[in-house]
Amino acid sequence: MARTKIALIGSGMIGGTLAHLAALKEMGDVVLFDIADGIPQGKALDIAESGPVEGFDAALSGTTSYEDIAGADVCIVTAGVPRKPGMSRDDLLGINLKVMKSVGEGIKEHAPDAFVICITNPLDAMVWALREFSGLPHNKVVGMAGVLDSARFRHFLSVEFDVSMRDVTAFVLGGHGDTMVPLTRYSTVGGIPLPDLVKMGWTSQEKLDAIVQRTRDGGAEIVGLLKTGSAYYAPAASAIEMAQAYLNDQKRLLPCAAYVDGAYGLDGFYVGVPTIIGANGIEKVIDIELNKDEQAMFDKSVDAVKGLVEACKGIDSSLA
Ligand code: A3D
Repeated sequence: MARTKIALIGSGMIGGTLAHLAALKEMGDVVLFDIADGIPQGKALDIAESGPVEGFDAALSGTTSYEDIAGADVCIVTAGVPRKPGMSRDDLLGINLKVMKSVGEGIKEHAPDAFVICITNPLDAMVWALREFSGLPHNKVVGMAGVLDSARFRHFLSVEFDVSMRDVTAFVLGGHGDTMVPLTRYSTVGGIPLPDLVKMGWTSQEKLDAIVQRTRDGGAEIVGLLKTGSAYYAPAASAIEMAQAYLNDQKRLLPCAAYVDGAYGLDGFYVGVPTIIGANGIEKVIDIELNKDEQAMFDKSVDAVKGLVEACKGIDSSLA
């Protein structure tokens, strides 16, 4: 049986980290693609040379030719430009939309059967555009944001409660931006919902509100510290979790930017929702009940994403 093939479109900070993680976890053979000749080849060789030390069997290669992604089972897309301090994710729209066009066409021609995970920002609009340009089925094209946003929320909560992060679950829905919706009611420590923990006096509402806000600003906090780019370790780990759910048919329940048609009152729209990922890609969108406040936050988030999608249509007439 041939080994699984993982194509990484974009070999920058996240792309390189993805390649390293995929090799360490022996997920399959890895092809790094980039337009910057030398970067994908150099990173592939460097990681391959760590193989004898780490003891993994995975072939790594770097390329600037889409032909080399042929037959990929999974494509993870990070091609484009990241944020610099002072920039919002939305500032990247015009430049990264053009990148999505070439990437979508490359995947359409050479890896049409792949499960495609988009990470490029602004995420919800870019995953929509990538799906349009690639023409792949909606269940096979998904955006990574909710796993990362939820991981940040879980990390902050585990520090606040001084418990293992394995015992903290959290849900963040909506668009990957300032309007994302961390759902405290559906987030738990050892199965106890966060509002109950406030009632029990384990934390205060003020502290919880501050954690929610820090989660919303999680990306900007890292950008502010790094100054030269955006987060890459946690984003890469999050996309790897989604790829594993698909490749191993795990039926994981993960929040992702998925195509929502019917649920949440939406008709054909990409936004962060809880999904089940298995061998058929996005197998189900879970339509959880939102209370009035949560629904209002979700609607605001959806409106923000809709604005970005309309902006994409204004820039590229083939999307209109
Ligand atoms: P970076 O290290 O700059 O890597 C991007 C790579 O894309 C570079 O190596 C470029 O040469 C390459 N590239 C540019 N244009 C093309 C093209 N047309 N075809 C192929 N490759 C191309 O950035 P990064 O890895 O830090 O971040 C990548 C993207 O992920 C950015 O858009 C970030 O904003 C985004 N990001 C998203 C999240 C989410 O949670 C959704 C988190 C962090 C970063």
